[in-house]
Amino acid sequence: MVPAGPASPAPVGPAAIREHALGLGFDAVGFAPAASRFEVRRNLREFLGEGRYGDMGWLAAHEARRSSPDALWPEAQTVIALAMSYGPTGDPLELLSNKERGTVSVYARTARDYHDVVKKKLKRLARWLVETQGGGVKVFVDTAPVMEKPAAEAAGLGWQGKHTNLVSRRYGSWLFLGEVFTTLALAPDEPHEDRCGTCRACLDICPTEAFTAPYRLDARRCISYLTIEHKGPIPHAFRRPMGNRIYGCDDCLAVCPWNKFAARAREPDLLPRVELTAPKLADLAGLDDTGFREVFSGSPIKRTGRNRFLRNVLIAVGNSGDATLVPTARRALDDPAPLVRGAAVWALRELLPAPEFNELRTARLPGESDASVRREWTYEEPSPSSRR
Ligand code: B12
Ligand code: SF4
Repeated sequence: MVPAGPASPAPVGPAAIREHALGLGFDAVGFAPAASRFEVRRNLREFLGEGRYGDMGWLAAHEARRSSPDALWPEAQTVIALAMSYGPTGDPLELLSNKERGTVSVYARTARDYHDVVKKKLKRLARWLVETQGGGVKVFVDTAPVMEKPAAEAAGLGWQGKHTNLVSRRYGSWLFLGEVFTTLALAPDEPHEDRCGTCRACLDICPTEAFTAPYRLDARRCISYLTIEHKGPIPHAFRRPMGNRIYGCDDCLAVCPWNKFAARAREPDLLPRVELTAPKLADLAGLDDTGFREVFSGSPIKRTGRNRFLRNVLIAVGNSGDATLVPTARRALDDPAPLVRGAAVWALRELLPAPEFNELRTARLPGESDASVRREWTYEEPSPSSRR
């Protein structure tokens, strides 16, 4: 929390705050009362009640504070919702057909981790607010129990589309969100109205059918969850639909027609790093812990850790249909991490003709001590007709 400022400074209104925030590099700014909304509380309850959060236990903790800004911080009067564009230059869906390369979702290709970029600017805005206006402030970006999308919708920045993310008429689906909570009572903006209409493009494109209904996501089926948050082996049913998506997924965002109007990212730290735009699977699969840390220093990918990331890369290797990647997958059979070895077994099962895979199993299974990797060697497809 930034300390409270002068007792009676000259008042500034929302217009001056907006201008200052835009000057700092934010692309959209809005104001909402720090009040609880019935439908947000109800929808979070439903999401948690149905277990759609998977093993993200932290989402279920502090439910009341998460759904109500005034329960999180009772003194707060206003939520200043802010957004920064990370709009890509090309169509992210194009990379999905490049099978010997991995697709990293647009948000994670950036030069620096968005949490750091947005938080730095939020703090600068908060400090300026306290100095010019007084009051107390707290800043948030994906770090506390705050529901950032409903907050941004209430502040008029856009609406929660049927894919559940915030869509803006000006920036499409490519916005990072953050908030400054303040004890100042500032005039609110009108909540944004829903502009999805009869469109359902995002629901239909999802490779794993993760939407149980419009506006309702089952995170347990979402490739973003499976590749970033899920700790164990990826359930078999989702491995082929993952294709070459090795970190996150953008399909539901990229297909949205509102992106036709989307402005590109202007913050240099949110522009893509070339080496993360279409990295070769063979290069990534060879990374040890030190190499992983070096390549992904300053990137959100580092948070997921080397073993989970390599698990994803090996699933993509299995989906490549590229026999030249067999040696890459074979080397990973000797990886110290069972999570990586298990994914390597699956990749080889996909890439090798059945007799060759069976021969390899006969040679390797007796030497494998980990139960989860042994299960990969002995796994049987539910329906043989679904094999190539
Ligand atoms: C947990 C989480 C995830 C989880 C779960 C996602 C989810 N939809 O809940 C996973 C790991 C899957 C995930 C994935 C992604 N995430 Co995420 N994630 C979060 C986090 C930390 C919390 C979200 C949350 O509260 N979920 C709980 C559920 C209950 O909330 P909800 O989806 O908003 O639910 C609403 C709808 O279901 C709706 N609803 C339900 N029924 C109905 C009916 C009607 C008629 C209506 C209108 C609405 C409605 O009401 C609920 C509450 O308003 C936020 C940061 C934050 N603190 O808010 C980032 C955040 C949402 N993620 C973000 C991003 C960028 C992504 C990805 C695009 C990353 C990627 N490329 O892989 C994907 C998008 C996948 C998707 N379609 O959602 C951004 C989104 C920015 C934006 N423009 O909206 C956020 C805000 C982070 C940030 N600070 O910028 N994420
Ligand atoms: S793709 Fe269509 S339904 Fe989905 S968020 Fe965009 S406008 Fe709404």
